[in-house]
Amino acid sequence: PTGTILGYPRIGRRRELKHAVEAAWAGRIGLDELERIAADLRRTTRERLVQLGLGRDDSSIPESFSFYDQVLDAAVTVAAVPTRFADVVAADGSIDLTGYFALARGRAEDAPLEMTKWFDSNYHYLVPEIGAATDFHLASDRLVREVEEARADGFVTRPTIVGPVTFLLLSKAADGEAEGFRPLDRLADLLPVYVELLERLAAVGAQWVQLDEPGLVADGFDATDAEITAAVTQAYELLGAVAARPSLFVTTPYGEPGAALGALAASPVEALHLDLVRGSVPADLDDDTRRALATKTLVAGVIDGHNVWRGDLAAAFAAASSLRELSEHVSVSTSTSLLHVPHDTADEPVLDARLLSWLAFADQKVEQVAVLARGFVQGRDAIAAELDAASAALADKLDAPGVRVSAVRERQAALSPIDRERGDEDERVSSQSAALGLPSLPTTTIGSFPQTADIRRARSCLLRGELSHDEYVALMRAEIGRVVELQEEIGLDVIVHGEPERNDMVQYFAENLDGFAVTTNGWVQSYGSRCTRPSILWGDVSRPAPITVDWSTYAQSLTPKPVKGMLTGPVTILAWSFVRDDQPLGETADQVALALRDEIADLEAAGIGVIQVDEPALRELLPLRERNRPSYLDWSVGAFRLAASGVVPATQIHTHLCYSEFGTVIDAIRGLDADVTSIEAARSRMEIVDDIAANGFDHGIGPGVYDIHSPRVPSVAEVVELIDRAVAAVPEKLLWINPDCGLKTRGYDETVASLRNVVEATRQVRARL
Ligand code: THG
Ligand code: ZN
Repeated sequence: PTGTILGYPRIGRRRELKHAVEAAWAGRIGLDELERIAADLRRTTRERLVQLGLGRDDSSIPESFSFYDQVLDAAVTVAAVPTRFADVVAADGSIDLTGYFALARGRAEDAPLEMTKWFDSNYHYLVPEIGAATDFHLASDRLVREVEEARADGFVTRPTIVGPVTFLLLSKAADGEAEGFRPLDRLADLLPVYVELLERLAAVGAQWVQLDEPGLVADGFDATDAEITAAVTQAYELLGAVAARPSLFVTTPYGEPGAALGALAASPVEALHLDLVRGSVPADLDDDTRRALATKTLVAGVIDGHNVWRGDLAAAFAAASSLRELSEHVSVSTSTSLLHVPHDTADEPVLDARLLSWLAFADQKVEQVAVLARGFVQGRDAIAAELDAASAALADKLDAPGVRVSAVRERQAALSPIDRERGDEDERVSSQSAALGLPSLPTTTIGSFPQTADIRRARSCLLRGELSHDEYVALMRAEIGRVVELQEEIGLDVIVHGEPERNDMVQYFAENLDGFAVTTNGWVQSYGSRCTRPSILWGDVSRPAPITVDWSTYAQSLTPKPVKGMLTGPVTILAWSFVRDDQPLGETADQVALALRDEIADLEAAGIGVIQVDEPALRELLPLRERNRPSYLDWSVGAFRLAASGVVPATQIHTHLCYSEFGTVIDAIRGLDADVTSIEAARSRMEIVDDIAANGFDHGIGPGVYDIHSPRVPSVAEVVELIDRAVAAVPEKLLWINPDCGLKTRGYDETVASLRNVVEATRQVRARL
């Protein structure tokens, strides 16, 4: 094909798949009905892609559907199931949809596969567990059936699956494996399953198959570059040697394949994808690689699959054209799957028309690919009108009101290093202690309390105009009153207002800051059936009015105990939004930081003495290549400090991070210079306190004492044990007692019971100290 995409959103433009999958889980529909809805969605997608300009029968349409996650799909295809789920494999070796969902969601006694972030996106995949005895075999022919289903409708589509090297790099060793065992060690045993799959796909008429190998673009896997390169050679020599197979198309989205490019070039694969948005046209190629690449189809990933900008189409065409220096056979594509962007800008009834003209969601990106493909066939002149229209939109954006705001620019230009300095640590500790009067091992929560059905209903009534603004505020205040009273009754030391007024920790701020837009139907899959609606950061950011001050001061008026103000930090606001790409991220982050700095100043002036600035996504945006990390940490830490450094020493700044890999980002956490950092710890049974101790961390730290990700109520004894472990490793004066994360996804019963046990456990430990 001359134009293709690496993948298309699978959740449905009205989240049909989410609703169907959740209905099936709840038993409201059967699995056969779910299969029927999924097949309809796939049909709709294929027809839509043809309508948008992809070929019906030239393999340019990818089969990229998934009921939950593409890594889980691959795991189930090759039967990579942990022993606790051995029974999901039937006597004939197959795994059905019930077994598939069991791996994703767990069962009464069996924890699900762990979930973790997919490269530098906000998508999360399930981590396969592989051991020396994992019995790889073809356990699902779902992909084969999808190709047949498409054939029956007159399509020749291109099945896609995670490639074998990436599949093993993303997997983890099963519990109880020998020290040093790595999933990659099983490559030779895994490959025959891919061979069988290729043969089956060829048998049903697949002309091409897409093998995604993004594992090649990231550092940090448990394998050297040489080992990964050797694995690539071993895998693709073997797959290439299969007699009756589709042509092989290997993709490397999210970055540059680095050392592995030579191995891919030398292998018998027929087509290679290069991400020319994150990476560039490879320059210093050795002669062998150059000669080998000349025999391949090169697929130029020039349309950004990771962001929503319409972008510079002429530059994309030029970048794709430049690959013609390497091979005569060049085709155009997206840089990544379109999984990360919403379906269609036409589904946005309230977005400003001018902003809309700067945007491209999935369907618009498919059209862009089709335009570039036409340009390849008919010549640049044939698409000059489309290229010019895109350039005109870019030019329009350049001087549209709000894109560059001089007041914001002048304030940024006047910043100096002192604006990112909090001042002497000892003075902060002593004045905060005098101001707050907290007991040792102070107890608090991360900020949110359960978002009840009543709260959600009130918000949707407000949106529909069935509730006036004043009525809505009164309902939220009543909720805040209940949450404050509850915390006082339980005996927590630092009180939160519970955040009932927030729909999402980023969208809420985006709705209240200039420079952002929010969508109506711009859902993007985050994991499984869960979606978020990322905000669009399109212009210079500023704060027209205080955002959280009324809510926090209302809560403070109800209690003599300190109330903690709650904000989302600049890095997380960027990470979970679609961000303008016309200036460095660090500049945009500083604008958000300045808006937050004003909010913090207003909270402080209104008598709020403890302010938390959450940065759960600090780790998420960490660049995939180590060489790019120092400059990222520099601007991200700098933006946080800019937000948080405008306060007096007596005001206590907290932050919260949503993961437990303390070691990997310890320097960044130290750099944030927050007075108190809360972090996940319960799931790893407090192991992270050893990291904290080993690194000589000397600021306040709140390692979570219970896991909020499950409804289970921890006993007092369990919490005492975890607190004891923390006390043994970290100086008592630094320790805070809190849950792992916010409580918004929990119900009230388990929340109240758990918090009571946390407070009781803290009392018992305090009494002994
Ligand atoms: N907010 C935003 N991005 C995020 C998170 C967040 N990215 C990372 C992490 N948290 C992802 N986790 C979740 C958890 C739950 C949901 C989505 C992402 C979720 N979504 C609802 C759903 O799909 O039904 C929709 C929520 C809504 O109605 O607004 O439950 O916290 N921005
Ligand atoms: Zn968290």
